[in-house]
Amino acid sequence: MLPQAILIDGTTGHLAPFTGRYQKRLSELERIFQDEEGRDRDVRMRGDPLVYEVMEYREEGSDLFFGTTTIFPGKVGNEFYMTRGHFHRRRDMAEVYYTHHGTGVLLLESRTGQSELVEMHPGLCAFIPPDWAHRSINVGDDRLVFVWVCNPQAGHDYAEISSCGMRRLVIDDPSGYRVVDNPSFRMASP
Ligand code: M6P
Ligand code: ZN
Repeated sequence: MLPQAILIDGTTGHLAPFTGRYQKRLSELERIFQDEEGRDRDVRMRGDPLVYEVMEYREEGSDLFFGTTTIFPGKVGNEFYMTRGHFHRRRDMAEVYYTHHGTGVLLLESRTGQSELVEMHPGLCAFIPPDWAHRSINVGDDRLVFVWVCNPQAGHDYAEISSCGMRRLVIDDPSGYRVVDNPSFRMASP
């Protein structure tokens, strides 16, 4: 391996060079938002909007990789655009998020049911401990762009969040956002 310099555009999340990239549109985000009807309607009437984009830089054989996630501003019902949320398949592996642009909330949950919130503002760096589920939410009216660094072996485990949801929801509020209990949350079977 050789040293590399990768240019990150902090307002668009663009990486140059990059080794991987994907986008998530609203139609692909099933069972994330409470208002499934509202989501269907936005998919049909608003041209299946882009919710977030991930770009990454990976070197085969390295124990670190990094990239950006850009969450576009938007809402489904009273919930802001957000990522699916996941645990890492490797329960011993942490992650770091450094926010570059926009305003967001990082919602975290441990396996034992502790729930924490870390604000995302330019300059704030969030440490995501091993075995905490994490979901990022754009609560502003501009793009939320953050840089993440992780071990490529960490992997994504989406199953639990997808079937049980997270314990708390971040919803729109005249003051910006509000955190409420998720009425649809159910405990994972042991
Ligand atoms: C962050 C990182 C990525 C993750 C992305 C989207 O940038 O944690 O590993 O893939 O967010 O989140 P999710 O995979 O939960 O949709
Ligand atoms: Zn992660």
